[in-house]
Amino acid sequence: MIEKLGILQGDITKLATDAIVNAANSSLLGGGGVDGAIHRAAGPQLLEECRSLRGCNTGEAKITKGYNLPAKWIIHTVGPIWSNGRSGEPEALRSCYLECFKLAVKHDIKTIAFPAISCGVYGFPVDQAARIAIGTTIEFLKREQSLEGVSFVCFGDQDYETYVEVFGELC
Ligand code: AR6
Repeated sequence: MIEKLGILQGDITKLATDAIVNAANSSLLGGGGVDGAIHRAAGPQLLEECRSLRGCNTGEAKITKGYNLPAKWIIHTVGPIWSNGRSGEPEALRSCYLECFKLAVKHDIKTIAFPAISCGVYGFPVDQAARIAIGTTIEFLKREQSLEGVSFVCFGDQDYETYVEVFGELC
């Protein structure tokens, strides 16, 4: 099961997994960070499809095609904005991962890559987010066999090191 997990460093838009996950905002109409990078790389048709989705609540997820990306699908999820950690942020982040997995199973997605949802502009502490990301994924893979590979894609060196450390603790 652990062999299905990978931690990578780089630009998620370059990955040829079946699906990549977007750390979006509730409008689903684009933004900065990884969201901006995904919209730029996928092309303008993505925004058109996103408009038809009518937004997405925090902790939920919606799926679109990948357009010009190597990935066939994009799963857009809205992470929580960190305030103090006692306002439901951990539960909402966990829900993001679970809702993405639900959509993955429904669309017969075998390989999926996640960015560090909420760890940029939304301010979630990376070590806590990594624990939720990896912990929720392990739990899910134990009960659902259809997913063949889950990658966590870290952009910066520090995030990558944190994920590797947490992975070592949990696996
Ligand atoms: N590939 C992988 N990871 C990336 C990339 C990339 N190309 N670019 C940035 N990251 P953020 P959030 C990392 O801010 O915190 C947007 O404006 C980045 O280093 O993109 O969930 C949305 O529209 C960080 O670790 O997402 C929302 O308004 C991680 O991706 C808001 O930001 C997430 O950072 C969402 O904030």
